[in-house]
Amino acid sequence: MNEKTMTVEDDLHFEQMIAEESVCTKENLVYERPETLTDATMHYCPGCGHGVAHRIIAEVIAELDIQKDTVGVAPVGCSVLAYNYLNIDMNGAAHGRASAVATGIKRVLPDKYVFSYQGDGDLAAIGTGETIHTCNRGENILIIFINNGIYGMTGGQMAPTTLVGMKSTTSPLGRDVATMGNPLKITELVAQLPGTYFVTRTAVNSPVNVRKAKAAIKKSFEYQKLNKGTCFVEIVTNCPSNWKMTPVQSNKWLEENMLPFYPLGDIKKPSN
Ligand SMILES: Cc1ncc(C[n+]2csc(CCOP(=O)(O)OP(=O)(O)O)c2C)c(N)n1
Ligand code: SF4
Ligand SMILES: [Mg+2]
Repeated sequence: MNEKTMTVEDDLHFEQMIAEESVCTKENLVYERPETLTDATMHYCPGCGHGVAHRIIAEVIAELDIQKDTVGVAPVGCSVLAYNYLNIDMNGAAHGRASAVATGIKRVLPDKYVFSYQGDGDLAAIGTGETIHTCNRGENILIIFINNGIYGMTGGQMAPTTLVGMKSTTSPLGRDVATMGNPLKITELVAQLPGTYFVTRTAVNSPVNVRKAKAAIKKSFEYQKLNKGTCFVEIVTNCPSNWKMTPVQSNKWLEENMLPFYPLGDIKKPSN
């Protein structure tokens, strides 16, 4: 006889399978991958804010049911591969030029929801000109600005957003205002421009902040539908690898150091 005898381990495994099956019902489901995210494994370091930011963008697009009507523009930086993860039409732009590329796409395809996704080196250093002029013209797009205070992809050089005293590979003793200038609050700056409609600063370091960031992105797409002008959503994030911290330490450091200088909340609120 070729029958396999059940062992105690087999029994336990079987019980576990039954238990999992009964828990994973449609009614109990609280988390699943939206259609708008591909199943590609993200390349981000453990604890990196980019992955969470991608997910909430994907969720908003799914919830608004605009997957086929949305075009994103990926930057150069750690999120250069965003087009591999977001299951929507995506374009890649040269370093700093994403808002200009998004402008072109929106003008040719005005019925599409168009957004750019840019890091702080991309948007606030090499892309400062494009950012300011896109916002000043009031292009009807959403700009998502990922501020992790550093050039992540290239190995941790100082960014315009690097805090005073913060160490980076190009400010190994900490950012010194006398020689390196002040950190640039470009979000406050674009809020002054007549073309911006909604400007806000969010973070993804805690569940409540993730929800607020997601709500800001959702609102921005709704404003875009109404042709209101440029919406600008900053997301303060962490870069555990270049901050030389564990993911948990980096979230704490973000709360204690980044958020006091980059306070969360709406900077320019729509009047209606
Ligand atoms: C024209 C040009 N200049 C410089 C670079 C090198 N470069 C690639 S990514 C990057 C900075 C990325 O930092 P950031 O935009 O903050 O994105 P992060 O990686 O932190 O998400 C730089 C300077 C480049 N690719 N192209
Ligand atoms: S280097 Fe920093 S920004 Fe880049 S993936 Fe790693 S943690 Fe994220
Ligand atoms: Mg950065």
